Amino acid sequence: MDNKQKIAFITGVTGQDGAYLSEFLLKKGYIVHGLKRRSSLFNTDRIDHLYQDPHVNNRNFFLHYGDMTDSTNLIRLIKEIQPDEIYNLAAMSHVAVSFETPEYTGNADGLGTLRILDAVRLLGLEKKTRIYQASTSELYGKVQEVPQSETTPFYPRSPYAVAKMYAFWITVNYREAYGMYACNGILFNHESPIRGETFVTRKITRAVSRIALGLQDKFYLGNLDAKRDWGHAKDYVRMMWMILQAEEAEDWVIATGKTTAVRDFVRMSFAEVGVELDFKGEGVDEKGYVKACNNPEFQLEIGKEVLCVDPKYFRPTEVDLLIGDPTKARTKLGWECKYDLPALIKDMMQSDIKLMQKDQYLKDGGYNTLNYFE
Ligand code: NAP
Ligand code: F7E
Repeated sequence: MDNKQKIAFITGVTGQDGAYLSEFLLKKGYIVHGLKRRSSLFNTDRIDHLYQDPHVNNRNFFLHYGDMTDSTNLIRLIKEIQPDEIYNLAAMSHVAVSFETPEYTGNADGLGTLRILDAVRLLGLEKKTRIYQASTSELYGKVQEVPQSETTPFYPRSPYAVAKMYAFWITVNYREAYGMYACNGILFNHESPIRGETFVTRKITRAVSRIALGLQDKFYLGNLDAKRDWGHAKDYVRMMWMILQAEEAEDWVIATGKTTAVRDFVRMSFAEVGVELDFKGEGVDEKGYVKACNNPEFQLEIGKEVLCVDPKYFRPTEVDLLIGDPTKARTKLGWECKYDLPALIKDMMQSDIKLMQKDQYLKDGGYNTLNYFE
């Protein structure tokens, strides 16, 4: 093994950010170790293109079984790997699901972070290993200030956000108590073609693609008024790395500085396939209809109902408005977004149309020969 190569340990390697970050670090010449929990299926779709057979020489990408709820596993792995950098991305990351599984969320997302920090301390790696903690704009919850910056007070509104609040402060505490290089990246929502299918953006781009291709009639969403500051995950994983290269360990807000309502994300996604929408009604009675279809490839009837509201997607407590102020990251680290929202939506829609064309092909009697990663 080349001693000059940096070693990174990524928890949550099978997730959206874990996959992009692995790709990014491998391109930079890192040796990457990823933590993957056992599941009854492979669940490695997002990282299959990086996989290396364990029997080949000079590998630089390794997967290890483990879980954020198991200290014995985390301590052993960190001891074996001796990482220069740990990116703690593993989490039960779905806000609505955290209301269903609050105790598990607290354990994995809150205490899981403590387990990583304390493993580094116990192993005497405080001066060697730098730690990135995946903090979140959900900490701002019922926002106390607009836009939100590193100094805005937190007001979490879900078991997920409360667990992440513990993780935020235990990271700060270990930095101050033990002089560890441990940072929080307070990242606002970031999305991509490999975003989990139950987050609102991907749910929208998948549904719009299927409707355009005639595979589905309509879809259902919850709160259309919620506003989010959406960026592209590729821009955000680059920033995770930049945060750990900074001279001082600090906490950073990463955001685009623009906010958009869920309803407008729907409108923009349909516009991407040449379909104009009309919204009528209010609250649970609001619906989206096709106003015009300007793309001869997709024949959608004018007046067709394509979107309804289903209150089952409402949350017991909602985060209404998020908009971040990334001035510190821009000025001190020189970070810039390459993707704006229209570019993000284009990327997601192009990918989902391609993916759904595979379903259409199968429906029409074709064989499953098209590759997801084409
Ligand atoms: P994601 O796609 O949901 O991925 C989460 C990863 O964590 C998956 O690899 C998952 O494994 C793993 N995981 C969950 N529970 C685990 C456990 N108990 N032990 C080990 N691994 C576990 O999330 P993401 O969007 O990439 O986000 C990455 C991190 O950033 C998360 O901590 C999230 O909370 C945080 N964050 C995300 C955003 C965003 O907008 N994406 C914004 C701010 C912060 P499986 O594949 O087995 O489920
Ligand atoms: O919801 C509304 C929903 O689930 C966004 C995670 O990555 O970002 C993510 O959390 C908004 C909310 O993301 C549906 O009520 C309406 O207001 O896509 P989401 P999130 O809750 O913002 C933060 C930064 C994280 O840290 C999290 O890990 O959209 N919404 N209708 C809906 N949301 C969903 N999921 N499904 C709907 O049908």
